[in-house]
Amino acid sequence: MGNRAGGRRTGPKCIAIVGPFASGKSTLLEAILARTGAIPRQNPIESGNTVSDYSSEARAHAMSVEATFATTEFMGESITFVDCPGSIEFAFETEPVLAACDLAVVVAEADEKKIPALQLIMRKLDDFGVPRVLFLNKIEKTEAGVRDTLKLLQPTSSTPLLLRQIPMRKGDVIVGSIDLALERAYIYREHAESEIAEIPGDEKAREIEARFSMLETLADHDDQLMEQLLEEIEPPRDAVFDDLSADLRQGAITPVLIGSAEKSNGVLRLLKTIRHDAPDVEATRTRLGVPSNGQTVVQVMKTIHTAHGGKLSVGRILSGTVADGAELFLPGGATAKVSGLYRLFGRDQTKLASAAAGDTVALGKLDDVRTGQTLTSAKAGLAPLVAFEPLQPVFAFSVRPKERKDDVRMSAAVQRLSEEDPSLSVRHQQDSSETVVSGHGEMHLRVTVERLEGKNQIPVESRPPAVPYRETIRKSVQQRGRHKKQSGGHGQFGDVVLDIKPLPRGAGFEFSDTITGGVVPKTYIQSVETGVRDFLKSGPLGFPVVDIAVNLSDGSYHSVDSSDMAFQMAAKLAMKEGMSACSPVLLEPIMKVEIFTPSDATARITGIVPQRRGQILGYNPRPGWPGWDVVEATMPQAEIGNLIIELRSATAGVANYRATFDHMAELTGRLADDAMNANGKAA
Ligand SMILES: Nc1nc2c(ncn2[C@@H]2O[C@H](COP(=O)(O)OP(=O)(O)OP(=O)(O)O)[C@@H](O)[C@H]2O)c(=O)[nH]1
Ligand SMILES: [Mg+2]
Repeated sequence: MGNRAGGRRTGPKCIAIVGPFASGKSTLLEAILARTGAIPRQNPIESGNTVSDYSSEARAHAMSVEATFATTEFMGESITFVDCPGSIEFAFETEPVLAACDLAVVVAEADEKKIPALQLIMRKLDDFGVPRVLFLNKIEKTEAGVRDTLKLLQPTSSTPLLLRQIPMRKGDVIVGSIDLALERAYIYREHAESEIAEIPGDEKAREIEARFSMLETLADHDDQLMEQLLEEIEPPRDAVFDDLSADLRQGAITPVLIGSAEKSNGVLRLLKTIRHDAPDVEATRTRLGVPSNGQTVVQVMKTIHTAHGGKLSVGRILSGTVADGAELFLPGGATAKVSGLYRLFGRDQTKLASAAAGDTVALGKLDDVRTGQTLTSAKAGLAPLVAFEPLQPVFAFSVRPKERKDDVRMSAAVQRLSEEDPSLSVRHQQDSSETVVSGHGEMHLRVTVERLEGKNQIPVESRPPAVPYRETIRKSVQQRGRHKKQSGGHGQFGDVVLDIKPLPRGAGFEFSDTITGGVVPKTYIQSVETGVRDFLKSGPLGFPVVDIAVNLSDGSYHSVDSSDMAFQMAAKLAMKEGMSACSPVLLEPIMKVEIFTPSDATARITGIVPQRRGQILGYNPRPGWPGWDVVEATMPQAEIGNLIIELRSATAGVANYRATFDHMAELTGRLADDAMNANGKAA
């Protein structure tokens, strides 16, 4: 025992603050910054005046929508805290931060409803191999016992939740905490350092019991400690601290601290734990497999386009140094010249001349650099250190500027936004000539639209994207089309007989001819096909026509008056008349959907599916996700547009889905009328 930890790590640290939505992460950052003297006082979230949540979007929705970076000093050492949004819709902000931070502070609370959300973030920490401590927040209003709460939370964690502190109560009120490693009591004082006290006599028995259980967990990784516990020998205090450090850094345990971010209780103890036990960039380098050849390596955590139009890439310097003006290289060798180097404090930037391994800084004007990329000083570039799993979009808006003159500006602004937020996908839908922006939830898209309007001053209209309906026919018909005009000089003549018949679903369009004896010359057969294809762009119901075969079986021509145009016209005439006799019918896209949900909400989800004209194909345990199910179903695309909103509200915000096109199906009745009416209005 002892010395496994190899002492305190003194380098600059980067600490991610993560956890379920509204657990108090931004409040904790504020408390930390006040406690370290970086801001004069802690402002409540509701004041709209905190270091985090500065954007108007976030304020309006009372939630964080992006990661906030703030570098502060604690007892002479630099720590950058990154307050990450809790909502799953903004998980894309958190992942690149987790990739390159040293430690995560998981802010949790005694709330059963938020357990699935906690489970999601814990899994992410496992994926990225990030060591963590858990800060059990809102302790002043927690009625449940801390140990009962941990029993509730333990299944979310792949490592033992090791209770490091227990609360001290006076009646129903929590008045302080007892640190089980230091064996000291701390009497809480609001927004001030706690008062150190002896452990009160009536708390001693609880303390001994809780301490023993902490030591037992530590003994799982320390044989000497195990022996001492068995022989009832009091282990040396330093050895216990060493174990706490080592086990935390190795990711073997998740120490649990308690407190109240709002009242700034327990914040100093958290900072001290970070100071003593957190790994620094050296461990993070090892975790990420950064080559140890002295080259500079920077992992990009976020991209910001500032109000003044400057682009900032926030990066963790994993090794080497970066000076303003330095040249860095992307994987593949493209150059990126640093123009401006800054320390970040929320929205504020302080200019730096240079920064070194461990620092988290903003690098100016790296045009081609994207969030999540790895930069290096080596000319050949470095293979990306982290592979981010692409996230499936689950919600989309179609956007267009209110004024036509903003068309070009909007395209550019959407482009910039998708650079800041790589999880947005933007596509131009030809059918409806819409710009469709897809992302990870309604709030995500609303924030995007607000940014377009706010930051970029472009008033836009947003609405659900059009569903790509199609139409087809149910009956066959033979139809003649004659186009004949005799208006002075050159006349126009084309005459065709078309056999129109339906094809099986998914067959598309087929054109053929059975012309014999040259009654329609070859070049005009081509014209007929062109005319037919042109007509099929918008059939009698107003949608592109599919699954149809057209055969040119007869016709006639005129040696002078016939022309390409005349035969196209004749074909269109035949189609126009023929099609309406073929019982046209609307087709809607049906998607195959996999819905991922905590098992206790599965019944609710299987109830939602049929209400959206969906058909359950089955549900099974989600592979590799204990406590989760995957529900498979088919559902019309029209019903999926806002499905995520209902799924999320049925699962305290954590459900997700993946949809892929499956087939087209006939749509009749009122829903078909609605679709046609909406299409008529849009056209
Ligand atoms: N009672 C109590 N309330 C708290 C505490 N910390 C935060 N809150 C409240 O919890 C709410 C959410 O706080 P935030 O700090 O915005 O939470 P967050 O985790 O940053 O939220 P998101 O970023 O949106 O996920 C606010 O109303 C806070 O005032 C606490 O220690 N005790
Ligand atoms: Mg927040």
